[in-house]
Formats: sequence, structure tokens, C-alpha cells
Amino acid sequence: HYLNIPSEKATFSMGCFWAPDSLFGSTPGIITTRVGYAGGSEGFIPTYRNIGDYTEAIQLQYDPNTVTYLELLKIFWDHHDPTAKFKKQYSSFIYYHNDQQKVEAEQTLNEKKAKGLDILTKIEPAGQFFNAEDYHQKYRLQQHKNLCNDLGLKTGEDLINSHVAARLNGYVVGQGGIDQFDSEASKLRLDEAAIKYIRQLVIKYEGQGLHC
Ligand code: MHO
Repeated sequence: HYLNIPSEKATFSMGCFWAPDSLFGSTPGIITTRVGYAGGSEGFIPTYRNIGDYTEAIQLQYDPNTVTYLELLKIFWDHHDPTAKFKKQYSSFIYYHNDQQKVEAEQTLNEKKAKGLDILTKIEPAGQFFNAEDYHQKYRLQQHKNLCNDLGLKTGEDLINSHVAARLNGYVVGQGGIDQFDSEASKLRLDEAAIKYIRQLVIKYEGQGLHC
């Protein structure tokens, strides 16, 4: 049912990609997520063990009528430290997909700098995005093997393309919270057993934040 609603892409790097996969996965308006490698040299094929000059990145498909790019940027800035110096793999990047994204990204970056913050975030055009290995896709959800099997999420492609997988990858670590989960569970067409299982996880981890 989500296939015929409008969708736009957004790509961010903000440290280890498992965390933003869960953070954005349960954000209203997010349709699907994928983790991968972005921003490196052309002609090089990055992998987790041989990442070269690529960054760990999250790529989102979102419904711009439900969540705006500016709202996604706010989540981006609020959930990592853009002043901290890391190796390239974990560095802060906004990879824009069109001129409007570029303008809005620069605007928010300039607002941060105007506050005197030494922001290291770089803004670059989105180039080729290489999917990360299957075991990195919806990493938190994949720790619940029986749930994935019950939902028919077997391959990396299943995990990348499934809206339900994106949502649950957030909920299983408490992202989104119990009220939002309860209001959304029926739309996700989960059966009673799955709802019960996920509910106890949301309640357990809500408010605990994300870690890698
Ligand atoms: N410290 C984490 C980082 C994973 S991440 C996808 C680990 O290696 O387990 O970079």
C-alpha cells in the first residue's frame, strides 16, 4: 500500500549505521531504509572489511507529505556529534539528492556554525550508494530471528525493501515509543503474537537511546 505514495531519497552519515537505521526506521514518514557505503572514490567497491574512503551511511525513502527534509535534517543534527573528529568511516556527511536538499542542508549547517560550533559535517552530492552486507541490514531486528522468520523477512533484499522491517528495527530498541507503536501496529498487519512480543521490547527499551 505504501508503493503508490510519493517518495524522496535522503542519505546521511552520522557514525555507525546501525543506530540511524533504528532511529529513522520508526520515524513517521519513513517508508524504507537501507545501510551502506557512500562518498568514496569511484571505481572502488567498498565492503565492511575493506571500506576504503567511504563512510557508513543510511539511505531513506520518505514520504515528503508526512515528513519534510528539514525535519529529517533536525533528527540528523540532534542524534550525533558533528563536532567530533572520527576516521572517515564514521564521519558526518549529508549527501544531497537535489538542489533543494543542498540548500536546506547548507542552511541548517550555517545555523549551527552561527552558534559558534565547530561543525565538521561535509555536504556533498549523493553519488553511488553500495548496500552493506546483508547482516548489517536492520541489524537490531535481525537479532530476533524467530520474529524475522514469522514475518517472512529472510533475505537482505527482504529486509531492505520491507516497510514493516524498517519500523520494527526501530521499535525493537524502543525507538518511536509505545504510544506510536500501539497506534501503528494494526496498519503494519502484525499478528497478536508479534504485537505482544514487540510491545514488551518497546516498553523495555523506550527512552534508553541508541548505541552501537
Ligand atoms: N563497534 C561496532 C561497530 C559496528 S558498525 C556497523 C562493532 O564492530 O561491533 O561500524
